[in-house]
Amino acid sequence: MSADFDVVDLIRAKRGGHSLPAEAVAWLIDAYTHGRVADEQMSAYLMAVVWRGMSPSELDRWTAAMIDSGERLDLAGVGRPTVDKHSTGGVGDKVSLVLVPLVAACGVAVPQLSGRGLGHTGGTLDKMESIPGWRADLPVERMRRQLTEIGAVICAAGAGLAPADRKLYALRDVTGTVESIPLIASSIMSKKIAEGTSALLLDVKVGSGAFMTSLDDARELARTMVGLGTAAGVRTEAVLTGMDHPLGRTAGNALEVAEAVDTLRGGGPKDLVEITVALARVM
Ligand code: IUR
Repeated sequence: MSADFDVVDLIRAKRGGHSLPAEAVAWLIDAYTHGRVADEQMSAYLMAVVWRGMSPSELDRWTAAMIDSGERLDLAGVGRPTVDKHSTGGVGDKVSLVLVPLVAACGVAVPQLSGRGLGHTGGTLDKMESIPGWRADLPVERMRRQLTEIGAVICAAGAGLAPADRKLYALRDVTGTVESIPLIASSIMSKKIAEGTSALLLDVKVGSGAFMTSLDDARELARTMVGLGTAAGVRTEAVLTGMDHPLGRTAGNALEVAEAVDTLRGGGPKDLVEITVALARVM
């Protein structure tokens, strides 16, 4: 990092509603990732972002800095087009468990690098871990091999992928700073751009069980993420889906896995089948 900044100045600037210059944003993300900015300082900064937002150029830089905090995978060698899906999180949302094998069976490769629960929403990894012996942490080479051989992988985003987000995600979870369009958009898109997928479908949840409770906010989040993905060369589309009640019949890790398997076997509740098939078509 060339320039050095005083983090308290940056917190004050954001608190006052100012947009940070590119070098300051890059410095802040790098300093936090490497432990030179403390959790309590970043918490204050994030809370200021929740209230004050980020300018578009600030968000571009923030997302780029998160990507630059780690490695960017190259999936070109997989031999088929890659397309991933990401949901902004809901209750009973087990769509990935059905969607990933379904889309892979159609001939594209799905590199589903998933996350854990955030706030009140469940995470795909937590659900999969209810299967005894299932392993979330795959080395990159193993992940790539599985993607090449069977066209699908669900695993954790490795420690080398957007490590800044790993720290920020955990901090946001315990500081009431999840519900912010720029923070959600940069968190999701930094990981998805870094994972190397060539196309991405975003399932933006809207309703009382989602982080975005209004249609306007959900639309803005979707537009923001599509903009970040497109600018980074990832063919990105978004759909808005309702989250006013749990998806399917179950909420709870093992129950959701069982429901997903039932759905793959041709059963499954109507709402889950409908949304999964709709997303699969776009992918
Ligand atoms: N998923 C993420 O990866 N990041 C977020 O901020 C949310 C969901 I909300």
